[in-house]
Amino acid sequence: MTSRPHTSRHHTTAAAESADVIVLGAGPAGLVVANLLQARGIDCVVLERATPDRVRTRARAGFLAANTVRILDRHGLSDGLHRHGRTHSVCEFRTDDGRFRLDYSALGLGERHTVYPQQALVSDLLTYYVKAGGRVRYETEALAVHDADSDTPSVSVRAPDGRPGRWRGRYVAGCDGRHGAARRSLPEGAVRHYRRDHHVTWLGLLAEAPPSMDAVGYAVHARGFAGHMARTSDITRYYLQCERGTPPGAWSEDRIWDELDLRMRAEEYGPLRRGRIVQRDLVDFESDVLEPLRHGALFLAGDAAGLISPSAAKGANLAVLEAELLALALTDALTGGDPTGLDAYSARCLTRVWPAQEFSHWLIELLHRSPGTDHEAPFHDRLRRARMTALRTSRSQQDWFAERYVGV
Ligand code: RFL
Repeated sequence: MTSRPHTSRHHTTAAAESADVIVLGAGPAGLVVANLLQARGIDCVVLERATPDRVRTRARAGFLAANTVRILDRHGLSDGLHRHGRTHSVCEFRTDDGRFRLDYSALGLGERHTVYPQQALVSDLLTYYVKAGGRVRYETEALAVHDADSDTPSVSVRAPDGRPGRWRGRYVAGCDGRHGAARRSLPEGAVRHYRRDHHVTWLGLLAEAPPSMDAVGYAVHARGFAGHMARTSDITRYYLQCERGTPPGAWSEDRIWDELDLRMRAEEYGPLRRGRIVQRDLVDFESDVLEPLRHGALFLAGDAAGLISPSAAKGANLAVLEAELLALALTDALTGGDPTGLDAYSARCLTRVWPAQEFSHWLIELLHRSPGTDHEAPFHDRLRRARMTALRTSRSQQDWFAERYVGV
């Protein structure tokens, strides 16, 4: 697609509306793209399937890497996270061989996480965007991206009243997640999928309970992994590895807490502070990276570009990083007619995506009961213990871990 100087073209006819950049999805990726474009005077719109209330309350990620915070700082999008987020830098591993802690701010690059719930970040990003005059269409589901390989792409939508509609634009930012319209609209053979099923499933739990430890807790247990991650002073995320296909409601609250106690070895290391379980999600660990992250005028960012399992807490961080690259490249193309950023977008993102996938894969293998056959499981279990011992005892291994754990 050739780039032309930016002109603003709003039309509000019932038949078709338009924006230079049509952003699909109001998650972290879409809202960072939209904020950066809006701040640079680029005509854009965000089309979001859900209601405003749903968008502002959907709990998912919480651990933001230092680089993510720097990006948000750079663009004035970080007041909320500095006011309400908490820095975090210690993780604790609990295994049959005892427990050990790593203060990763004293290792590797010396960086920390900021713990700030994803729904709070999304809510802040929406507030900034709307204050700056940005347009969002809620309850507007993108159905398909059309003519992405032309100068006149468009997006067909189902409007809030259920009627079909269409948005015309010059570029489409596909930030609508792994099941969104952007991925679905890629023609056969336009991109290659690199997929892996890690054969691990987590029951992700949100508990109305204060954190029980001052660290991220990773418990490796013969019954499966258990995890503890603070979110706020009175909300904690817990994870339990479970059989694939387990209905999220299958376990009673008592059973969940008993299982967490057992796997986190509460008897030995101290009790967990119990509370009401307010959210349960089943997460099958899958990776699915697309190459390239572009088809003509359609660009993919966030989970739409590449799915990464949540074990290493990278998804939202990659989403923000890709969104910045995409917004700046779109701005160059639309204001200066310079397409080089868009041409380099996919390759620049993928150099960040693959190291994150590699670390995430390494961590999955460190933390989980072997998904291999019974015959192979004991061998994998020994490898896992050797890996854990290296992490406990080797400073260079700890530096390597810290750099990848908190970096993107
Ligand atoms: P999102 O957040 O899924 O937002 C996509 C938006 O698109 C909308 N949408 C549509 N809109 C219009 N038309 C359509 N056809 C549409 N289809 C979908 C959706 O309603 C939604 O508003 O994608 P985005 O922006 O790419 O952001 C990705 C992150 O949300 C994701 O990677 C992280 O949540 C992953 N993740 C974590 N990442 C981290 O960096 N740190 C963490 O600590 C962390 N913890 C987690 C996680 C993901 C989890 N789950 C539930 C998978 C913990 C969990 C349990």
